Amino acid sequence: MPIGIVLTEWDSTMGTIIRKSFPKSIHLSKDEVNKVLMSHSISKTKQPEIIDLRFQQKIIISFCPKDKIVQLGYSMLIVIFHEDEQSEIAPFKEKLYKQGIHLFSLNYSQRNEYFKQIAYDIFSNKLSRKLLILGTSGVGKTSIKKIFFESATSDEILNKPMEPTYGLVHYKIDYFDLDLGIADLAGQEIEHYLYDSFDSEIDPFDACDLVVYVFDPPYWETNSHDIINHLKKIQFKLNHVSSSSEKPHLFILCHKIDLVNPERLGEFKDNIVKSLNFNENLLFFTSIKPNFISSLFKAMQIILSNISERANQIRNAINGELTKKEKIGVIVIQNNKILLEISTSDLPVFSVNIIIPMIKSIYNFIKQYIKKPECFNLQVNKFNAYCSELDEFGQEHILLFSPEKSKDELESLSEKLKVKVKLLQDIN
Ligand SMILES: Nc1nc2c(ncn2[C@@H]2O[C@H](COP(=O)(O)OP(=O)(O)O)[C@@H](O)[C@H]2O)c(=O)[nH]1
Ligand SMILES: [Mg+2]
Repeated sequence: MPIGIVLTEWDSTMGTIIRKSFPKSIHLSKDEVNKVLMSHSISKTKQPEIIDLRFQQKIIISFCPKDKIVQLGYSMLIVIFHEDEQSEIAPFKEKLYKQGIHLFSLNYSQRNEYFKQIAYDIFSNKLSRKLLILGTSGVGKTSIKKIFFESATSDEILNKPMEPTYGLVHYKIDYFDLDLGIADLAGQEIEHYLYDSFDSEIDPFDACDLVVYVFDPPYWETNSHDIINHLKKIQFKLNHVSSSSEKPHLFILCHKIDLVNPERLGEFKDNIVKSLNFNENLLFFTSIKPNFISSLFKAMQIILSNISERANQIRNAINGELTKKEKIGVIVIQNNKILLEISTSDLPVFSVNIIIPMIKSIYNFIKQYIKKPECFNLQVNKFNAYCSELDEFGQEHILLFSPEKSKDELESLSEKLKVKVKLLQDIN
């Protein structure tokens, strides 16, 4: 991982100035900056370019948009590695080139924001991962995706008919340190991919990190044998996937649990657990109906914590600070979306349907500021709430709320959590 990232801009009287750097302690001397600048200026190309240089124990990679010298002068996006990390340089350059092109296509203030996003990607060690969600048509796969990853509300989903999904559909989603590809394998295609053998087609199970199999109560009532057979076949496939280095994790969602008569719910769950003979920690009962929706959020968060180190780190930090006796809820938000939600058990669960509109309005409120506030207090019904940036780059926000803790107490809890989940290590 790099030890620092620096954005330089061109000032017509002063020459190169360092506009922003992470961590603050990363030091590039004037001499070093000048050497990088010289290297860019002696190469004759008029195209954007990436160069790498070595100075005492450091490898410096620098992107310069040389096609924009007239407008921007010699502006540079510089990333610094320790010299031992030579093997990381080549793959890193490719990504940095794309980020550099985008960065310098933005205006002055947007550049500042996007630079922080690049820094977050780097220091959270963002990785590409793949999740395969599969299950017969109509069991709720697309609804789950829309609610959890796109912050749709239950009403939007339940009251609007959706086009059914056919075949294999791909989505891209950001979740903490994951650049997550989701493959949604629908309906009849399941049978084809599970039972037919094929050599030329792309196997959706290939290189998967997570597999989530979804079924619903009506399908269980009429076709439990199919479900059991699907699962056997999936397990067999996962034991034989070749191109993935680690065996993918398999989870099961019995979704639309609201359709089961509440009086029979216990018996229904027991029956499924017994019949599937599957690790209970990997089996979840979920629904998008408002009364049940936290079950879906909890399940998805546990599932994704298996592949997201950042989610795991934050979850552990929060759990380590919350004691059962206190009534506190914590929500971690990124780009308008709830990524993590943890509360002490006796706190009445906040309906996501209330929280999401609230968060959207907070974000709209923050947007009005040129320099965004790093934190603020809120009063929500009988709750105190405190919202603050969580990571050093302002990409994640943490919202703490409690009916009994004061704003100051919430603030100090938030500060403690920030220290625990710091992405930047101090450089000696
Ligand atoms: N009762 C109930 N209906 C749901 C739930 N989740 C989704 N649905 C409905 O189930 C239908 C099929 O959902 P969809 O997401 O398209 O299923 P997919 O084919 O597996 O992607 C839609 O009409 C949804 O409104 C749930 O938790 N409870
Ligand atoms: Mg669908």
